Amino acid sequence: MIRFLTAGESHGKALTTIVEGFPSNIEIKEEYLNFHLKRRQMGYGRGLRMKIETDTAEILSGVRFQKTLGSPISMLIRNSDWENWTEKMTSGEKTSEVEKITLPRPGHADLVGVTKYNFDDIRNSIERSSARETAARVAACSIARRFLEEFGISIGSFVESVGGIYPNENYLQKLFNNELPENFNAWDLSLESDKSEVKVFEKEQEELIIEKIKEAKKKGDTLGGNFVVVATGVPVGLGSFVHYDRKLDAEIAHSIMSINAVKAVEVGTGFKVADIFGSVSHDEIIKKGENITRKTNRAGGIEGGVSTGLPIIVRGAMKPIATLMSPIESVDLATMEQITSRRERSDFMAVPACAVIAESMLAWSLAKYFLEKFGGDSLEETKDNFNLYQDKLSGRLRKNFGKV
Ligand code: EPS
Repeated sequence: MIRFLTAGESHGKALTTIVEGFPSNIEIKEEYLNFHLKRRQMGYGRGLRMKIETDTAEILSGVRFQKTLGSPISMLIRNSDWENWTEKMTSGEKTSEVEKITLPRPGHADLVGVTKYNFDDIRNSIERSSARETAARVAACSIARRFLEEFGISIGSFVESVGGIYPNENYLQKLFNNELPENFNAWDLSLESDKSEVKVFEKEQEELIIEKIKEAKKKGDTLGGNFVVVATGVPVGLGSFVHYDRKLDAEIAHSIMSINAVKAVEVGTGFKVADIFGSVSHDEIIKKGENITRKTNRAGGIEGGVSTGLPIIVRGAMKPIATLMSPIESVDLATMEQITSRRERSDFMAVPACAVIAESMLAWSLAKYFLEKFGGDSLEETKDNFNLYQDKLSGRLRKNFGKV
């Protein structure tokens, strides 16, 4: 079983992560991790912090000559901003008077944080609840992504909407209709959408979104949006229906929902299924040559908690950033006065970053179930197990059912 932990405060010295459970001999280059870390920092509407930071992961252990050793992989991402926070965030003795934050921001973890952890300064909650932590996740999950690539599993994403601005063409519907080129590779989605400042496909939509972000900025307001993350090349049979905690869709929903500011997750057509007939909801099973496949992929590549072999399609909704420059009402905990909430530097819109984090978390969930199924202490052993399974798969179905 693979696992990872992250540690680090937003304005602390650094973020760290330990990744454990991957087989040996997977090629890992720091440049690969840094490529995805850079993608997490992109997008129109990010705040000043992203200009200060150039996130890079330093591998401290678990990799030798660019190959995993099978031992825990630890990584360090330094916070460049730390030098401006040394006194305010020191783990040592307090050497100067630090102003306490007492006005909680609605929508952030400020109020629940001080209530739960018994703090007298909201700064203590802000630091760890900040989405800065997701940089460590991207580093950790990039190990999973690299591993999956060895098996032809590819992951990509795009932003579907920001502030209610949707594209003219419904790309999601194209995915559900299974209208994809024969060798469609999910990474192509990111290759294309990463060209846009807001990670969308259409120029007109991009312009409208940028206009809306400018409007939000002017008003001191923020925006959220929807993103879509897709995986291709996932073999049939990851996950299981036999127990609630072995369902692949439940695992993925947990991963995506755990991303800061995500408030909803859909697999396949998601909420829409509640409104339509079964006959137009399910994916009809058809013959293609000698093989069995599906007419559509409305289930988003998962049936009964098990991967079907078709692309995994996940959609998530990110709420608007909680820190508003033009604040909304809150209560100052020091005076118990009802006033408008405090300003704190932040992003205005970060849905493209959220999509990259979702790619990372999806990679983690898939790698977890993949390794659970195929195991192996070395990449070669995992490949042998995987290849054997793939080779026998259609033969077994035929044998069991005679003529299928
Ligand atoms: C973030 C770093 C943070 C925020 C943002 C995400 O840095 P700072 O607090 O110094 O500006 O910009 O976090 C939030 C939006 C949030 O609400 O916590 C990052 O590295 O992604």
